[in-house]
Amino acid sequence: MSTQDPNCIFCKIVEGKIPSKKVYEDEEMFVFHDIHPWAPVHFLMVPKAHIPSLAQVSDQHAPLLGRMLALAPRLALQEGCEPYPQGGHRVIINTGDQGGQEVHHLHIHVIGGPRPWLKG
Ligand code: DGP
Repeated sequence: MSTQDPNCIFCKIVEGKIPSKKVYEDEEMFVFHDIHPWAPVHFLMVPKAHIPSLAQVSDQHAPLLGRMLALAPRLALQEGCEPYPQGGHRVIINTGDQGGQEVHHLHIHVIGGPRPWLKG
């Protein structure tokens, strides 16, 4: 019962209408490499259903968001991040224009690798 927005880039990626480098997929989420990586590891985790941003999330989405966050460190390791605590990764959800969100389909950035600016 996933609701899709025909004009949304990430819905098109979820549906396979735009190619992407897939990291993981299940019934409710799709994970793929960012096209403009900020660091050696950079992938995006999206719900398959079109949720515009974190601002539209409600309690009904909490189990899925929890599952996505719990999966992020495992996929980060799989994609080449070093283990916690010396390694690790950064998790970012840009929300709205002032939050730096450019694609209005909720997505979790997972970013890692040896980059000094990650300390700042
Ligand atoms: P944000 O600013 O948080 O909305 O980040 C959107 C990210 O999406 C940005 O880092 C680049 C990425 N992106 C945009 N279009 C595409 C695309 O067509 N394919 C892939 N793989 N990533 C995309």
